[in-house]
Amino acid sequence: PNWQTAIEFEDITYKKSDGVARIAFNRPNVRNAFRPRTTSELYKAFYDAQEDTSIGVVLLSAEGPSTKDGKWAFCSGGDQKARGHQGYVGEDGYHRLNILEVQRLIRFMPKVVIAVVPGWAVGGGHSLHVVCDMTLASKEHAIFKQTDADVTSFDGGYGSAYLAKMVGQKKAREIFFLGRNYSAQEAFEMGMVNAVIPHDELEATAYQWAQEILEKSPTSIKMLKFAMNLTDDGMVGQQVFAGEATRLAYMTDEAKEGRDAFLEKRKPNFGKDQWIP
Ligand code: 1HA
Repeated sequence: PNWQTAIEFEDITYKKSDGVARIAFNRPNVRNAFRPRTTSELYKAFYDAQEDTSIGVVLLSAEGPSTKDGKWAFCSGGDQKARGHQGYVGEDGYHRLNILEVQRLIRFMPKVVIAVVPGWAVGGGHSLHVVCDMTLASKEHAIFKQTDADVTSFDGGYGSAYLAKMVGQKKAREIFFLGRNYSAQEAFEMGMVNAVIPHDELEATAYQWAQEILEKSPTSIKMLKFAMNLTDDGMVGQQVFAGEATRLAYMTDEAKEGRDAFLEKRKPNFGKDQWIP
């Protein structure tokens, strides 16, 4: 890859190379916990990747290791030092839970998002890997853990209910109710990790997966992602999928006739034999 910095941020790094965007947590000394600044930077980077028509795959990864103890982390969730009594407090003094906005962007963007997990994926960091389309994990260093019930938090959306669809009800309840550590291999066997990769090859493998995806039809990938989301996302899932169906309909001669007739103030002529079975 030929990574070029796309936007400079403080709490994350954001680079692009050949159709791939790489967004990485960059607070390794606190296990990549997110504070409000981190989430707003993530939101901006994901939005930029969504809008960039050259980008088809986003890797959500993490810089590291910690300069304090050499340990790796993907993300340890909300920064408990920034936690106020209503949420996580930003420089503007507001209390927010805006990691959920980042989750929605990942979920609804028409591109593939791959979580690249080099170390700890904990609490809200675990939920982020869950909401990504796929997860690749470091064989030696990835550890998956749900601490929400230790710190009086609960991701009652994708982090838990969607996780249960992924690993099954019993396992999801175990993950949240006991909060144990799970290795990359255990997470793989549960069905929440796509592949266990030797640590030194993790980033290169993620980039390789991205390049394979980039050879596919963008429309197919987008429609498949939204189709697989649809049944779990209720009316919003239908809205997102239907929006893309509308776009495809707009591309037909029929749609052109409908638009032209309106603009020319005449009755549309859709043809007599267009009720195709
Ligand atoms: O659930 C939600 C939400 C739900 C709905 C809506 C919005 C949500 C938003 C957020 C969240 C959450 O994320 S709640 C869960 C919050 N996170 C945690 O409870 C995890 C806390 N961290 C740990 O359990 C451990 O640090 C660890 C299992 C990730 C790693 O353990 P380890 O390897 O023993 O390291 P440790 O020594 O504990 O941590 C290294 C340094 O990183 C420590 O700082 P130091 O003593 O060197 O000054 C530690 O304080 C810091 N650190 C780690 N995690 C966090 C953290 N500092 C602040 N916040 C953290 N989350």
